[in-house]
Amino acid sequence: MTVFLTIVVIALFGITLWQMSKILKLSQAKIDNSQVANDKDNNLQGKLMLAFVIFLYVLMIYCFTQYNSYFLPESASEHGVDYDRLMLISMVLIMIVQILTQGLLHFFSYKYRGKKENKALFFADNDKLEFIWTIIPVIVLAGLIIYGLFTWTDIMNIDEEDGDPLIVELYAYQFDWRARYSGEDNELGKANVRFIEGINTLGLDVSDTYGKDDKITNELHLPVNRKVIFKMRSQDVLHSAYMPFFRAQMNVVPGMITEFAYTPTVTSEEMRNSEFMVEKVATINKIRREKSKKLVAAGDEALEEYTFEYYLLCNKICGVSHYNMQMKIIVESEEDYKAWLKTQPTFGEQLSAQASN
Ligand SMILES: [Cu+2]
Repeated sequence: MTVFLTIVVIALFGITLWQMSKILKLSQAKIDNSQVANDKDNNLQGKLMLAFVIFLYVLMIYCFTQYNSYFLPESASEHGVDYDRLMLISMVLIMIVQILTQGLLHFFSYKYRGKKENKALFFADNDKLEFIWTIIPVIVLAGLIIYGLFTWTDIMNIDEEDGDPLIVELYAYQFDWRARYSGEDNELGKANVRFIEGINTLGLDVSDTYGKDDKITNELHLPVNRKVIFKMRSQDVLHSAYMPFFRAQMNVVPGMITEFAYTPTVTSEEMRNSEFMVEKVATINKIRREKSKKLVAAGDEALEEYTFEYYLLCNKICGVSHYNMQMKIIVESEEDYKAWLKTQPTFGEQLSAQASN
């Protein structure tokens, strides 16, 4: 790296000297046409312009075909379908406009490249043309923005009175997550960073009766097809709750509660058995098996087979172990969810267990 940087510095220094020598030359007034583009230069520049745009599109097509396996599958949440549609419409529009404008820009640079005998045409303006290329973007953009605003309002609509949403707290700290379920009363107990002490890592208010039946877990279980309202808190720094399969992301900010709601529609099991995931997991395991062989040969432990799980990830670089800040999400049937929740101790039980120790 140092060698590379040294070479770069030397090269840049050389270029600087060369440029300076050119300034010196310019200062000695002399009629010299060598700096003015001639037909040969124009020809080359014109062809390079065309070649550049062709290169860009070939690269684009290559990237689409080569990396489309990194795309996410269809959304596993209700609002995700609208989100994906908005994304697709925006991308298709951008694609059409950029191919038209960039393609024409580069093609015309080539077609009308400078020639000695050519004379520039004086063309003042054309009101009709200007009107057309102003009104079309205005209509398209206004439509897109209005559609986007409606989608946004739908996605961000967190109505606690609507139906029977499940309220879950997502608690972020360096470098892990906790989920807090509200218990029978469906009401989260009060919490404050000042109450953090011993096993009370979330800072629950011990005097608040709503908090007694809250359940704090290190896995996020969600019943399928039921709206979940997440209330997010952070203990220390800015984190971001990122659930890509559900098209959800929300900053988790110390000192305030941020909210997001969605309805999961595909259980972990269904996603695992989907055609998309089966194929993907097979590829991942093939790579892992090859890697394992090398590890075993080197005397290390083999890698475990990979099975798909949803994860809640942190999407804000929040410190050294940020990359490992994740919590498993299990989407399951309402009965499985209830059975699991029953096995989890309440905050009150945890407190009395600690007191009796
Ligand atoms: Cu984080």
